[in-house]
This record gives sequence, C-alpha cells and structure tokens, in this order.
Amino acid sequence: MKNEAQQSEILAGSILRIDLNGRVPEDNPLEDSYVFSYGHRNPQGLAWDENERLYSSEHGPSGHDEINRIEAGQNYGWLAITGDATNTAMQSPLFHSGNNTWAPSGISFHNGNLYVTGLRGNQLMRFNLEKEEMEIVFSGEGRLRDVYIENDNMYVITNNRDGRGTPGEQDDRLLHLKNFEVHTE
Ligand SMILES: [Ca+2]
Repeated sequence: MKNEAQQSEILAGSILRIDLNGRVPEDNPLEDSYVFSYGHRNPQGLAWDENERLYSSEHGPSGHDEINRIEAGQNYGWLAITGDATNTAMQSPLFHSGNNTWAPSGISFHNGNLYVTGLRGNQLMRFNLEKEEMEIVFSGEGRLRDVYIENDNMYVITNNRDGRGTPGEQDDRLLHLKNFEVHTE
C-alpha cells in the first residue's frame, strides 16, 4: 500500500483533476488519467493564487507537514523524501513544519499570502510566499478546519467535535475574523 503514492497510474496519493461531467480533461498531464500530481501523503487543502498557480497543504507522517506548489505531472516525493530532502525527479515543499505539527487543513489565498488552518496546531497561519515566512495570525479556539476570505472578510470554522478536540458548549462554530492581524494568544 505504502508505495502507491509513487505510482502515477494509481489514484491513491494523488491530486486529481476531473471535469464537471466526470471525464478526464484533455490537457491533463497523463493521458486518460485523472492524476494531476502524485507522490502525496495526505493533501488537505487546495487554493489558487491570482495567477492561477495551485497550492496544497499536506500532512506529514510525524511533523514534516507541507505547503506545496502543485504543477502538472509532478511527483511530490512521498514516501521517498520528506522535509529538506531533495531528489532531482521530485518536488520539495515550499514550506515544511520540521519536527513541529501543524496538521494543516483548509487553505485560502489573499494578497500574496496563503492562509492555512491547523487542526492539531490549533492556529491559523499565514505564509508569505515571496518572503518565504510563516507567522501565526489567530489561535485560541482549538482545532481549525477551513478558512475562507472574501472582500477583506475572513471566516474560519472550528473542528473541536471531531473526536480529537476539547469542544466548548458552542462548538463547532463559524468565526468571522474582522481584523486579520489580531487575536493571537
Ligand atoms: Ca512531499
């Protein structure tokens, strides 16, 4: 089972691209295949920037969670490489968590930044793609599952009732963050 992510003809361990009628798009990288990229361990979130470049968040085996830029037909390394390891035939992540755990889930792009919710990390992270910096912009509400941004309004949903969290009486909740910069505990 573990080697399936390295086999581009197998759907497991892949990011798929499917048209709205369920067919394989003609310009997919592999002929007659839904596979858009492979070598993934556990992708959780996808988002596009204003130039239609695709990014993903991905859970590592223990730490080594990843943020990747996804390009057609590329191999993202699992389980041959993790963290800073490189292989000329594989793509290394833009960011990884080292020995920390982000458990990154939903992601959203806004103004040059990728916003990423964390489950076990209990935080909303902002990755500046140009400066290659990560900072925590929001925490204190437990496990966060997804983030959505529209017209300078940011929304996150908690995920404290999934059996792994410590839910409060009102969980789970949809939170409206009126100022991206504030409320870090
Ligand atoms: Ca990888």
